[in-house]
Amino acid sequence: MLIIGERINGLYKDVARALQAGDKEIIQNLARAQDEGGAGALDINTGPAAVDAEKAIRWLVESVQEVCKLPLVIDSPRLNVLKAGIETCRNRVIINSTTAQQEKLETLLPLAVEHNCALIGLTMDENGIPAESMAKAELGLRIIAACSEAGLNPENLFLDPLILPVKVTQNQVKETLEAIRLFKTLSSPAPQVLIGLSNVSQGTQNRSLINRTYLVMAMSSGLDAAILDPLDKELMDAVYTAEILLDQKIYCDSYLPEK
Ligand code: THG
Repeated sequence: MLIIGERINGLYKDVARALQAGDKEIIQNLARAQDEGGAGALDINTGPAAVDAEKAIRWLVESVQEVCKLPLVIDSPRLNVLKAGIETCRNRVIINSTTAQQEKLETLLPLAVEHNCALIGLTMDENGIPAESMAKAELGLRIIAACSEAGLNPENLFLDPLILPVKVTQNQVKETLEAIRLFKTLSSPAPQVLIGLSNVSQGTQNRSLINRTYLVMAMSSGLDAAILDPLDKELMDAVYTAEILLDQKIYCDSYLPEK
């Protein structure tokens, strides 16, 4: 499993504060802690509140790169912000994200090919996020076809069914598990499949329990990568345990640190 650390996101109050105050240390501590916590990449998102989002993403990327060599997942719905982030990056880049909309694919695919980086494709379009797994897969196929036309290697594509809060739309959570299974059958080689895990538990009481339960279910459905909080130790222990039980890692008595 590729673990993408979610903590450097302006949705978090400490990050929003650090952005406002220009406090590099908070960001760098979060980068180091997620790296040590088992992240294989870090998501970088200014959040919706940043006044000058281009400047904010440049500052976040530069701050993180001073202390950490992990690939960076540049996360924004806006093209100018993505470009600013990519241009500042010396580390490997994953672009987060395109949708299945034609005009998005036409700008973001050439950008990914030009910078030789991976791309996350959200299975949504101008009509929003479809509710059913087959409709999600149809959009996935559209993204895969566009990638092959643009010359983006399938290993460099992550399809994301966009998980929604269970509190808001309970049946879509189950549909998303089926979508993960379907995505893995859409091409050969198969695309990688990713989710932004914490969406599922937004607005609930015991977020950590919902997150780790769902992550294990999604891994069992074929998930390859997740944006999540690697500082949640019980969540990370669930990842390592599921990797053993799914025969993705070789068993070893000491696979978990002692309690
Ligand atoms: N797919 C892709 N990218 C994504 C998402 C996705 N990027 C953003 C998001 N979803 C994943 N990252 C987060 C980060 C934080 C939260 C949820 C998802 C979150 N934060 C607390 C909140 O808003 O309640 C912050 C609270 C605090 O300040 O402590 O829930 O799906 N491709």
